[in-house]
Amino acid sequence: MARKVPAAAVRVLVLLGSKSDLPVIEKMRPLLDRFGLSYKVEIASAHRQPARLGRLVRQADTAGTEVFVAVAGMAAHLPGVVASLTGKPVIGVPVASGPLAGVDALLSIVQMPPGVPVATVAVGSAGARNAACLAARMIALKDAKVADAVAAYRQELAKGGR
Ligand code: RP5
Repeated sequence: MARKVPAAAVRVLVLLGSKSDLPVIEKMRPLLDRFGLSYKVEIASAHRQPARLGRLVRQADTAGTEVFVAVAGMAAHLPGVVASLTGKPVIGVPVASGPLAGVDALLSIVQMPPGVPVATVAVGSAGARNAACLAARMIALKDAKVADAVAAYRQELAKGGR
């Protein structure tokens, strides 16, 4: 009988609260590629699809995903819920999708209770880029190739790159 081979884990799982959040991660994707980090993007609302979200996080966690990035606007419970489902690092990216222009999401994501941290970055696209950089720095702690890629990127920034 043919044995089922488990799918290789992506190193970073990027979760979005809605497909309307997709433009925010456009500049994050090339950075993750540049750092040599395999990743997958999934849309899973903490409010509308809690069962699907739980499944995705548990499966990725078990398979060996190293960092979770959760991108959400408005009430923005997604990053916090992800942090409740995994012990791996979670980076939260607030999105300016409601009338409060992202301040709502920023305050929601950053105010996690003690013991359940979410590393919160800036609102929007700049924050998403930093989420990729932060994920790479975390993974670089035990991966020399990623550490080299992070160092090369920093050198480029020092020369005026963006
Ligand atoms: C949040 O509500 C999503 O992350 C999105 O930023 C915002 C609006 O969602 P949609 O109504 O566009 O699906 O849950």
